[in-house]
Amino acid sequence: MFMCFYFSRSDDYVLDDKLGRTFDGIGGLSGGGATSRLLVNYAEPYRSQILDYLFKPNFGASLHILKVEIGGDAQTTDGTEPTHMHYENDENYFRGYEWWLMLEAKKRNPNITLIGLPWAFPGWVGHGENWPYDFPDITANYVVSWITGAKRSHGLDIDYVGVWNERPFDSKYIKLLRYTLDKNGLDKVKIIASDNLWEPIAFYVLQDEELSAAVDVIGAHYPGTTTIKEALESDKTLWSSEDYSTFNDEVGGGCWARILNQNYVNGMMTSTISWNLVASYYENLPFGRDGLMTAEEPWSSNYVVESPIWITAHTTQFTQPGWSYLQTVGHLNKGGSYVALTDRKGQLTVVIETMTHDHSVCIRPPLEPFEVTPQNVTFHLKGSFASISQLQLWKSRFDFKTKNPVFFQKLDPVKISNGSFTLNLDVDEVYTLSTITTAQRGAYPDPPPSAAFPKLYKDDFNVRNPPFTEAPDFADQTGVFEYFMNLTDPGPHVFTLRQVVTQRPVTWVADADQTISVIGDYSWQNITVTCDVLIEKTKNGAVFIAARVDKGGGDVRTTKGLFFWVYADGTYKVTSDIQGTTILTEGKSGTSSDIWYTLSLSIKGDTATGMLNGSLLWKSAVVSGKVPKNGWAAIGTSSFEVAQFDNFSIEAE
Ligand code: 147
Ligand code: CA
Repeated sequence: MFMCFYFSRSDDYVLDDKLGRTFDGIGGLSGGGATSRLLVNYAEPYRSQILDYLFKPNFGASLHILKVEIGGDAQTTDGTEPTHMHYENDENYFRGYEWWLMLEAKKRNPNITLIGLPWAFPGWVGHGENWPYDFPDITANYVVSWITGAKRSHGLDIDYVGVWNERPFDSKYIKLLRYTLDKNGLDKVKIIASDNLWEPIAFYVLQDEELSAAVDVIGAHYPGTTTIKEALESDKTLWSSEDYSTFNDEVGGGCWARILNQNYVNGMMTSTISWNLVASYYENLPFGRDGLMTAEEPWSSNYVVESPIWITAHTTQFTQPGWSYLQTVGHLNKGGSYVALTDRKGQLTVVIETMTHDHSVCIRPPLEPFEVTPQNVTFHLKGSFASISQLQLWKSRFDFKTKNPVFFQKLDPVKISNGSFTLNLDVDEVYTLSTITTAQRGAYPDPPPSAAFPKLYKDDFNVRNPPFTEAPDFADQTGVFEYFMNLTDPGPHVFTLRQVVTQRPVTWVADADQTISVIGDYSWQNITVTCDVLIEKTKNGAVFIAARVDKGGGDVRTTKGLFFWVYADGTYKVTSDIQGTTILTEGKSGTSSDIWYTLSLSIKGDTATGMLNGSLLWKSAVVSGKVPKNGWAAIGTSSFEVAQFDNFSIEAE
């Protein structure tokens, strides 16, 4: 008798017609916040190439879903995104870049699913309270306006809308949102709740029939591939409505491969959405490079198609929303997992991943230890799949050992003999086997090489019909800075940049009490920043220009740097913090509101000088130990007040 079990034998898995849940697609999230900020400033053809890698079917990530932030004028991780209603009587569906992004996605994939979710709301929605549910009718109308505006102004049909990202929900509000949608003819728009944890929303849905009727999808964030029994009992569609948020190196790609499969295998989730879609924000802001790919250098046009793009392709190019998972999905005996999906008309796709623990850790939640070892697997095709004679085979091999990875490689199709096929799986691999024959590994010539932000930079904001409301490369961290036209200006300042948020928003994190927009290279030390400024707030109004600004994102309140402020009351000060409390020097400037001034700030080593209209105003404040060694340039205001900026320029050493 042969001692077969001493040899490497194969484990058996059966694929038959028994159906599981309906697949809803793989998505990317732009926003939460300002994560696509720098993408819009890429020159063609590079910008279109990036969009193709993300959205074009049979090319790259070929995403099924685009989820965007409904801007609320507040800081939502990597910047602020503008609302469509800065003020109660204001409506504008052309601000920011999410409309443009949705249109570009639809252009490439007309079937792409669109989702909107607010992180923050303009202040008037909360009537001065930092809470959006005191006047739920106002909030519901505000959100529904965004959806009707998407249709009216852009022809965009929003498919799903959420409640309040990772913040408390209110059952009464969700029901009212459902009612308001229906009343506006938007009964097809589905509601996701609550973009937080499984609980308490799953408990509430189980106990409240009316709420259950209003909620279509229970969306959890960073579920670690698992769900809870109440979510399953609710019979609702379950999604990982935000996931990933991991540095997009190969461990990031491994994280993504593991959760794309196991979110269904372990947690019955039928959609997974990556935060974020594309890392298009300054890398020194929070969660740098946590996108499916990287496009953070519009000034050089360099971008990087990272491994998560190709890991996404392993699922997206071989499935569509509306397909069904098979019931036979699961873990492999020696570690890793497999899922199988069908269009219920004969097509079959199997995705296998064998990611090891250390090569698939995501940012959160912590990952329990597990083992993965090489293994042979045999899949037996039964029922209607028994007649399949061959399957296309695509493979990715991370290869952490020799650092010679191969992503999304087409291999010879696998012949099915006697209704089965066998694969030898190594660790840290991803395979797709499919009847679908349309998949392609899209490619463009390499983009230009990476380069630093230009040391000489100027913007006069003289654009009559700007393609976007925000000027290139300014990354608003509190407040919103928009192109502005002064119709009555005699000449020099017709076209400017204006900070327009006049009331503290219903915030998502702790926005500063000042407004600030950063720009440039985080490593800059010795630098001159010059800008024309117009204080518009007559009483206590003030503006600043700054250098060596060290923070943005949720930490914006504690930003340090060198800040040169001028006030409408005729004074100036120089501080090392955005709050204006650590004063390095101060005095009289003679400045007032409604008059343009040219401010200039130079810092070299430990000394700094400030100029007003070309004359020295202050000199040689000792900045050592008080001001950061390096950071961005910035402009801003001392409160939520309108103010204008023009002829901005930087000279960095
Ligand atoms: C999420 C946000 O929804 C995103 O906008 C972005 O900030 C992302 C960055 O990772 O994180 O918020 C979370 C913040 C903290 C946790 C989970 C989600 N957490 O600590 O579990
Ligand atoms: Ca101008």
